[in-house]
Amino acid sequence: MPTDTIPTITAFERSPDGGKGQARDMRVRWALEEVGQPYRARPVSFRALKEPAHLALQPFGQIPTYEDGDLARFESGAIVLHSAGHHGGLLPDEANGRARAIGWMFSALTTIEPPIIEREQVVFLERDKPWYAERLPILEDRIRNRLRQLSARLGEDDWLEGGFSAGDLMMVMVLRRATGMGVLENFPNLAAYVARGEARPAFQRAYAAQAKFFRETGQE
Ligand SMILES: N[C@@H](CCC(=O)N[C@@H](CS)C(=O)NCC(=O)O)C(=O)O
Repeated sequence: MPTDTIPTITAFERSPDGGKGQARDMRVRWALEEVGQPYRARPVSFRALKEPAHLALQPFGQIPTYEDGDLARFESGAIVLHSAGHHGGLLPDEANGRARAIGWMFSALTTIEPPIIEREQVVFLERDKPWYAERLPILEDRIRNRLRQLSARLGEDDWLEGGFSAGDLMMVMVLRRATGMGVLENFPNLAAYVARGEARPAFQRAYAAQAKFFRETGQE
């Protein structure tokens, strides 16, 4: 059930990806939309991210955060898990199914996301280094290996464990981050899985809300 207070999340004031829905507040927005929890979003500038007021909420100076009454949370995975645990719709009621769905959230964040982020960052941070050209395909192979394993596991199923869960939400968000790296496209079932997630009305609402937010902060 939605709570009485309206939680506030933080988001970048300025979209670093030109509004492609990659910033991690998008995961939280999508989860809140799935469970029917209204929320507000507060913009934080890149400078304010590193100032004491924000560091008190997020010790690493990042978005997203989540505040609801006395509760202040950071880490997108923890926020999504909290919301999924307090509302119906994102985790099965049955204990084993619930544990498996939570397991997939961890897989998304700790097994699939790291090589994708490393490949993303090398382009920004190491493009001028002598090792760049050699390192790039190594990092892409690491992603490819993980996606091959995930693709084999998903097979022809729609979702990872029966019905859509917070595990799929997190996995789809992480896989979206690999769009344009020329890897995801080699796994048609994973590309279709991502498209299935993006087609969900709650995803669409979250995406539109993030885009509107950036338009309103005037920084898209
Ligand atoms: N593990 C954190 C990562 C948060 C994160 O990397 N946020 C990015 C935006 S998507 C950020 O705030 N970057 C700015 C920075 O690190 O200075 C989570 O999932 O919440």
